Amino acid sequence: SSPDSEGVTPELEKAGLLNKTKIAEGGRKLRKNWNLSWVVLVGNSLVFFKDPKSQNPDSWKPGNSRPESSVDLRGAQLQWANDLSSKKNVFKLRTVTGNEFLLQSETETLIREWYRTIQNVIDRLDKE
Ligand code: I3P
Repeated sequence: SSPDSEGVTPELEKAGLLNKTKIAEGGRKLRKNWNLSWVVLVGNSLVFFKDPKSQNPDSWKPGNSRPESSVDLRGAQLQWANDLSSKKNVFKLRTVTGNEFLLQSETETLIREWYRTIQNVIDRLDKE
């Protein structure tokens, strides 16, 4: 069996580069500031890195690069949000604490994969 057969280390679901901006903090609207972010979906969290050196699948592991921020997906909501940006392929992620992020890619297939994978995690957490 693997060294982690008891599942102590959360499972890496997905990692990649997306454009990201936070648009609300605790329900309060923020000014947009789009940045390219290395995004890692691991366990119940979406973790954001801004350091380009973080762009490897192990960046989220303890002792590696420090994340810029991390989002708990339990109770979070996703929706397509092309009305909230002049950019295409945009969705909004809203956390239970009222933090809101827009995530975007120029590549439609890529953003659709992210949407589906994050929604799967949210659905799994809803059933727990
Ligand atoms: C914002 C910037 C953003 C844009 C936003 C502008 O201007 O151009 O890229 O969002 O539009 O206000 P500034 O740099 O002066 O803050 P999108 O790229 O998502 O359209 P918005 O105010 O309509 O959200």
